[in-house]
Amino acid sequence: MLPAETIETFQRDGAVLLRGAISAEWVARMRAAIDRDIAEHGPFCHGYTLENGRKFNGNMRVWENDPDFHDYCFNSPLPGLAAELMGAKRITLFYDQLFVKEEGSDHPTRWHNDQPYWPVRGRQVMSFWLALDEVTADSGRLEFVAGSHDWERWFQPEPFAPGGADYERGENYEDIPDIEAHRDDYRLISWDMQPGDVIAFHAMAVHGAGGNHRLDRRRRGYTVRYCGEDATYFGGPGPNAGLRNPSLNTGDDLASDQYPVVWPG
Ligand SMILES: O=C(O)CCC(=O)C(=O)O
Repeated sequence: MLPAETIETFQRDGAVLLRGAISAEWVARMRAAIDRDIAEHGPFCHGYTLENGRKFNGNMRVWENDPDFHDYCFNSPLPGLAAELMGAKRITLFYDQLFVKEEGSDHPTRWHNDQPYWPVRGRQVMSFWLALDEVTADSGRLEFVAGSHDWERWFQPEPFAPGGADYERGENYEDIPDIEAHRDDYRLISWDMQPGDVIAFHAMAVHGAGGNHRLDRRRRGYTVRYCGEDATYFGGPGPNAGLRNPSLNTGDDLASDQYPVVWPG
């Protein structure tokens, strides 16, 4: 049971830190799973090598191919926390994704909101970003624009790195403002994190991250995305092709083999 204040913060700011939400045992299992995935990644890999030769390892839908990611997505505390934070009666797993900025991988994560990248509509859509290392401002800490989940603004998806996936122009999508150049105009929130800490955030919350400037520490983040019962499938232009579900049509309930119901268990 989460404190009422945590749920209120999530609903007001669109992001909240859940300190120590994930046990050391899960952290050890996810670290090992990440190393397995990097050694032999599946079909949805979006990692790249920077100009300085350092690596950013990104991959998604990894639960589909690894029993430990699968177990975490289904059986960790996250599905129950998602139900509490969103006030949902049913939780589907949308997908999972790893974001590993290796030592010196100093490419920032561009400001964006997630839902325009996704073939999902509805308000009960959220993510949990798990820290698997100590995360600080100089190692690529996530930052959020507090309250931006309520702006009702759909920002055009763009690739995270040169040569990344192309995105069709979404209907009613707009270009994101230059938040970095006008940081003082926004209420930006962020937290130093320890392994096992989790940030819960809404899919419309605008966020970004710095690069990992540390040469002595990886920045391994693992995100799982969940939806409540109000979320429906969207088959129109804009979202990432790798997240589409060929068995669903616009307006369909998400529950399906690709987006399984994970709560109640
Ligand atoms: O870890 C990062 O740098 C980006 C994470 C992110 O954008 C997400 O989990 O939605």
